[in-house]
Amino acid sequence: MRVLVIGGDGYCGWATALYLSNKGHQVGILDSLIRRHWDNELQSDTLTPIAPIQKRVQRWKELTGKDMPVYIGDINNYGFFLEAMLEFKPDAVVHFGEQRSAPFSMIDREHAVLTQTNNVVGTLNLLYILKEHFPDCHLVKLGTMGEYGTPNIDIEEGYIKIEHNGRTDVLPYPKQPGSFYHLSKVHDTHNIHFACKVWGLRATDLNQGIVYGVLTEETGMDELLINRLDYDGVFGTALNRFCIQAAVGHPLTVYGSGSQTRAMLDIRDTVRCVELAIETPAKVGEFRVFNQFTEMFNINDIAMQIKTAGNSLGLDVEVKNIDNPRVEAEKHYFNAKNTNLLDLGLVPHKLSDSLLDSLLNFAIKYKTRVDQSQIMPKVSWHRDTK
Ligand code: NAD
Ligand code: USQ
Repeated sequence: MRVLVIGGDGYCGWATALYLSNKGHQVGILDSLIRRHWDNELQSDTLTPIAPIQKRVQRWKELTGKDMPVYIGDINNYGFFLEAMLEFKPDAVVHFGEQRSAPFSMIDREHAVLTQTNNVVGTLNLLYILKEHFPDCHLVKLGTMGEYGTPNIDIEEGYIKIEHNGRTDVLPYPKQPGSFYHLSKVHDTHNIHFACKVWGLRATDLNQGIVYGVLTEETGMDELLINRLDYDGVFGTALNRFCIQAAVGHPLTVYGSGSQTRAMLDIRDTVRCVELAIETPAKVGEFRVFNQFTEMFNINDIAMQIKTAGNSLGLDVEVKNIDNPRVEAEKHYFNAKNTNLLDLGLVPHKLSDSLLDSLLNFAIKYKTRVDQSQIMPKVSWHRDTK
């Protein structure tokens, strides 16, 4: 299949592009490189030194003989986007190309507006291009488990059967997200669902949990193919951050009581889930939702697992509960379904098997690159009452 990976220079997108190419798909990458720009603005950097995109794809071609055309531009620029799509002619589009940090979206008004404009308008442009030029193309869109929030009932995959006043219907599952970023995903979901209904487009929304790990078979093939690993307070996610904190002797930054439970998956399962989604496309007019995660942990459990693994490597790991900069439920019920991808054949990696090879060993190898001033959180959800 011809698969265009939007956001293919990013963490999930780069690993996915190489994986699909290795599996024999004809892969193209579209990316504005804005994420590299945001890192510069925040004066932060990935722990692992990533090569420029042109060097990355050139090395991939040298190693495998596989071409990967690259389109550099913004999907908010409709003219550029349309031209790239008409040239590449995708059978499937995998859309990772959004601003994906909750703290970034909560910095101030500008960052909230930037996040929602970038994400919602970009996806809307894509829907119009699909409608006008590629109505049969399968859209695989990255959503997030955080769209659901933390309801006091089980989380279903996208839809819930409701009985009300003696009548029954299957309706979109209620959404209660926890940041302007997570809200942008909810807005996307509604737009894509509507476009499938009125224009007969076919789409799969992958409500992904928090991704951890840096290593996939392909990104491990050469230093120039290495993936990014964020550890700063804005783009770094809890588990990845904790491993790097353990490597440099910084106490693990558990926010609040640490009882928050989240759904997670290894980056090697991210790429496999996308493959499963594109190989069994949604039907015409179908808006299909898969919850894409493999395990659920609370933040304290993760910290303790990293402490144990770190100690086995001779690290002295301390865990510290700090004031929670976010407004979020800490003690809550959380039980989410994830059977759709397992039914398609996903065989999950376990965190306990990945911690050392895909994370702690990388953190230790590159620890001299860590800027300790980037570790503590600087963005707060709380209203400034001064
Ligand atoms: P990332 O920031 O590493 O990569 C996103 C890429 O998209 C970047 O290379 C960026 O330059 C590009 N991009 C952003 N806006 C663009 C635009 N308007 N036009 C073209 N390119 C644009 O993020 P990631 O961690 O790889 O996440 C990818 C997707 O997966 C996001 O949609 C995110 O919401 C979703 N997701 C990520 C995680 C996670 O833990 N990383 C979990 C769940 C869902
Ligand atoms: N947390 C800590 N300590 C830290 C960082 C975070 O305790 O140092 C806590 C947070 O308070 C939160 C939880 O860990 O309760 C998760 O935070 P996170 O930063 O790891 O993840 P999140 O903000 O939810 O966002 C990440 C990705 C986002 C994706 C989402 C999946 O950045 O793109 O959509 O995970 S999910 O959480 O399922 O919505």
